[in-house]
Amino acid sequence: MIFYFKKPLYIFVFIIFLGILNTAHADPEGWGAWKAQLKSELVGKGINAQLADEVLNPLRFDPDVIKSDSRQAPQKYSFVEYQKKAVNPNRVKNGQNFYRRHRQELEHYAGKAGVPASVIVALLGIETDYGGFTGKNDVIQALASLAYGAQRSDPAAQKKRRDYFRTQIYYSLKLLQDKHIERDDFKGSWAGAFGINQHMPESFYTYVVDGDGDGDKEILNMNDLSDVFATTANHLHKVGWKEGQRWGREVALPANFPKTLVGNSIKKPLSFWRSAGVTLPGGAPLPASADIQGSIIAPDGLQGPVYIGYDNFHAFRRWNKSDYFALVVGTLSDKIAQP
Ligand SMILES: [Ca+2]
Ligand SMILES: [Ca+2]
Repeated sequence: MIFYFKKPLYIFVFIIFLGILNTAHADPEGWGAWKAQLKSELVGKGINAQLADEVLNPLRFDPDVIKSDSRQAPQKYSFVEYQKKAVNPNRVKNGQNFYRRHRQELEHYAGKAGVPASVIVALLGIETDYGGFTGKNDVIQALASLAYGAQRSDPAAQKKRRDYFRTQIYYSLKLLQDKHIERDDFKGSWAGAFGINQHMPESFYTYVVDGDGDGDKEILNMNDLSDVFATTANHLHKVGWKEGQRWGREVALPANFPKTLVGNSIKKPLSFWRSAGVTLPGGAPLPASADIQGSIIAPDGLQGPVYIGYDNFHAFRRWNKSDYFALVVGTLSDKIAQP
């Protein structure tokens, strides 16, 4: 009697359990139809239909990347907190060692593009900890989830964001079709950046080069970094790196410096800033050059550290549109350059 009573109970509990599992992994309604529509769009743009099926069919909707995307607050940390993490002593030491280990190759590609090797190293340090962490998300699954469901309160901004990721899906499949990457290696950040340089699929086609000329564009091979170095140098060159100039430096402002002169949209010659009382941190005068333009950047306000960003600071911002990013790459590169 007891036996007959318990068996259905087990089955009942098991069915409930399956139900919970199923809910946790359920794709949203319309996901299948959306993928079918995406497939015909991709095929229309020249992606092989069989490849599109093979890639799109198994894709699941990943709610976690939507959460990460919605959580992205521009000022989650103060700059000083952010810099403490991004330019910590370990990262500086590892950057100096990385530079020493790859000096010959680094300087070869840096010299060809007219950019400093220390800046290449700093960019790789900030992007992926010198290749140590390139991301574990399935890039295409993340992109598809974002293209389907990225959330923004403004409908126009939401459409723009979803369209952006949709375009990246096309370039991802093109990367597979062009055999630049294997499906199983296609891992990266929740937002779809991949490789030691963290390029987006579209920007792969803009910036990645075959540095050593062996016919492959290797972006994931820690044993052969020539393409990574050549690509970083090429990218810096393309975003307008000015040879022979610094990125910027820390400065001190006089008391009552007008707030209206602070910000990355204001560019004035160094001679202007010098007359406005801007000095080096110890009080020594700025170089008087009238040819170099600079912006005063105070990421934590006038009470925090203040920097002057030259044209190369703005080049960093064209790599990643963030003052924080540009400042940590710059300050890390300075520390790597003077071991
Ligand atoms: Ca190559
Ligand atoms: Ca190679």
